[in-house]
Formats: sequence, C-alpha cells, structure tokens
Amino acid sequence: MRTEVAIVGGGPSGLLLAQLLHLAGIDSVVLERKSRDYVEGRIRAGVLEQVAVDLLDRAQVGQRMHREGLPHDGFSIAVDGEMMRIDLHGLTGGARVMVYGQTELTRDLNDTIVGRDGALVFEAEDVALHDIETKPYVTYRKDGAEQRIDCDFIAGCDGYHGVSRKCIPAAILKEYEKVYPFGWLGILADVPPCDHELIYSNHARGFALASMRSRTRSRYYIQCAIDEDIANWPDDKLWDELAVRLGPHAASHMKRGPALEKSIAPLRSFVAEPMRYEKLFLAGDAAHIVPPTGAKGLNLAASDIHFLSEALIAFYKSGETAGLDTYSQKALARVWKAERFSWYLTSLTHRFPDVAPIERKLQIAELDYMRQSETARRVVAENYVGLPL
Ligand code: FAS
Ligand code: PHB
Repeated sequence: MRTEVAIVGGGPSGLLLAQLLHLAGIDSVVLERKSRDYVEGRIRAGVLEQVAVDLLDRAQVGQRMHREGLPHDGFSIAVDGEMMRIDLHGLTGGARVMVYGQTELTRDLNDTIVGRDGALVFEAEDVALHDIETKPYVTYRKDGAEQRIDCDFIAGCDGYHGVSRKCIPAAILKEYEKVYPFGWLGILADVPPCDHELIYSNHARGFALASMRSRTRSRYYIQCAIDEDIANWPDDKLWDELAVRLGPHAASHMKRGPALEKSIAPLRSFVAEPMRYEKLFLAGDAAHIVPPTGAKGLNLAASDIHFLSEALIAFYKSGETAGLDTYSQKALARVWKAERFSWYLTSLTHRFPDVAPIERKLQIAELDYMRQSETARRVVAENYVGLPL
C-alpha cells in the first residue's frame, strides 16, 4: 500500500495532523497500537490554549468543544489556603483558555477520521519504520497479517514510549531530561467542581489542583511520592487530603463522590532534539514532555502540528521545502519556552523533599512578589494562555 504521510500514533497530535492533511487533499494513514476504546478511555489533559482551539476549528472538529467546553478567564493560586487570582483575560488584553477534556477532543477526531476507508488503523502491532533516509516505509501487523505502507514522509506521533524517536541515530539525537521527586495522584468524579475556575495550591502537605471537565465532572490532583501506592488512597482519604490542601474556600464548596478514575502520573521535563531526521518528523510527546502544572502537554502537541501541517501542505502544494527544513527549529523554540514555564510553575507550587531551607524561603519570596506585582502575574498569564506561534 502507498500513502503520502504515514503517521505513527493515534493520539491528539497524530489525529490532528491526519485531519489537517486530509482537508488539504493530502493522503495519510494513522497507525495506532491500541484499540479505540482504550485510546478514548485515557484521562489526560483538560486545558486548551487559543492556539489549540483555533487549530481544532481549522480542522473542522471544534463544534462540540464550543458547545460543551468551558472558556476560563482566570485561575487562582492558593498559598496555604489564601487565594491569589491570575486574571488571564485582564492581564493579556482579552485572551482566555478553554476547559475541554483531551478524551473528548480525541473522540471528536476519531469520529471524523474513522469514516474514511483505511485512514486510521487501530490495534496495529509491531509498527516499525524503515529507510527513513531514502524511500521510507512502515511495516506493522494487523489481525496476524504483515502489512507494509510506502510513503514520502513519516510523522512520529507515538508519544514518549513510542518507536519513532528511537529511529533517530544516537549520534544525532540529543535528549534533555529532568525527573521531579514526586508524582501526581489524580481523581475524576461526577461531582460539580468546587470553583468555577481552576485552583493550584501550594500547601505545607504538598501541591494540589482543583480542575474540571464540565459543570458536573471534576478532576483533582495531589502531589504524591514518586513510588506512591494508589491502594493507600481510598476515596475518602483523598477527599479529606484535597480539602486540607486546597484551603477553606475550596473545602467549603467541595462535593465528594466515588472515583470514576484514579491514577498516578510521574512528573518530568524532557526534550529530544532535533525533531526531524531525514524523512521522519517527531511531534508531541514523542519529542517532549512537560510536567502538567503548566497545562502545556497537549497544547505543545497542537503547536507542533500547526508547524508540521503547514510545512507538509506547502511542500505538496508548491514543492517548497523551507517549512520542512525549519520545522524542528520553529517547534523547539516554542517547546523550550513552555518547558521553562512548566518547570517554573512546578517549582513555585510544589514542596520539594530534602531541599535546603533557603529554597523554601525563595519560594515564599517569589509567591509574595507575585501577590504584590501585576507585572509578575502578567508574565504568568501570558505564558498560561499560550505564547504566539
Ligand atoms: P499521546 O501519548 O497522547 O499519543 C501517542 C499515541 O501513540 C498513543 O495513542 C499510543 O497508544 C500510540 N503509540 C505508542 N507507541 C506506538 C507504536 N509503537 N505503534 C503505534 N502506536 C503507538 N497534559 C496536560 O496538560 N494536563 C494533564 O493533566 C495531563 N495529564 C497527563 C497524564 C498522563 C498519564 C500523560 C502520559 C500525559 C498527560 N498530559 C497532560 C500530557 C498529554 O496531554 C500529552 O501531552 C498528549 O497526550 C500528547 O499527545 P500525543 O503527542 O498525541 O501523544
Ligand atoms: C486537568 O484538568 O487535567 C489539568 C488542568 C490543568 C493542569 C493540569 C491538568 O495544569
């Protein structure tokens, strides 16, 4: 079989790329290792920058997002229970974010793409990339049968644990990584959120986050030990801990309920350079990971796809290669700024074990400065809503 772009990975970046290429008349095939139910069952990101919202609209899959998503003009940082609001809308000249679950947008994209014959293959096993320097092709197994797809380009959209990044020769690939000494224990429950905006809390017992998926479904997180056993956190104990860490305002409005999903995610900052090797282009978590504190993971995947789709469309329309040749540099410039912001917000809102007392004092001073300085809050707001492309 032959296509123009073989896409490895059916997460948000792979699906969004396939849809944007399709609208430009460019053929692609998405190979996803897991089943559709599995992919749509994962609970991940929940906050979209305007850049991501615009891209979903350009991909003509934004209707349900605008109907069901929640635009937010701000969020709060609670410091030992005292709330400080970051007025995103006011401090950025009118920008805001959209609260809409990654699960939902993945479903919207799948709904759109699965109708197209052969465009999206679920349960594609043992995907392997070949001849990415010359005439690339991808092989995989489906229902026990070996399959081969010849293509012009391969998009590696297969996440941190995928195969694509490993195809870049070690002599060329440079990886930068920071692993944080804690994780996030998340709970999803069908209860109304404790506030109409998100609350990030820096508390003596550790970080906590109050987020949501809708006006009737809430998502909460607490900072936990990196090797925490989820069995140690029955629902009631987790709700009690959230009430303490989020402070009196949130606690007094918090509704409790049974967990629909409960999971622990490690926190890391990771960047792989370059994001292009010959005919292979990496995008999203395949090339970079951010700690979720800045809500940048999904949004960086979207901006990568903005740059990559524009480059591929220009190539197929006019043979122009400038976009392809500058893709890695353009994407990485935005990636590193989001890495910095995500590390900064993590450092500001979490309690680090075994740090020198001066570190805590500096954290307190930074939070104090932010409380008194509109400029400091504007910097946070500008980064949170998303820096220009
Ligand atoms: P994805 O990982 O979403 O998709 C990659 C796809 O490739 C997957 O479907 C995978 O099954 C498939 N794949 C992997 N190997 C393959 C192979 N060999 N062959 C074929 N297919 C293969 N961001 C936030 O902003 N807020 C959050 O709360 C948040 N929580 C997160 C929790 C977790 C556990 C994780 C892992 C990420 C979280 N993120 C969060 C970040 C998240 O949103 C990612 O940035 C986003 O999913 C990136 O999208 P993709 O690049 O498409 O990668
Ligand atoms: C979420 O709703 O899952 C969420 C929101 C904001 C973050 C991280 C996660 O910073």
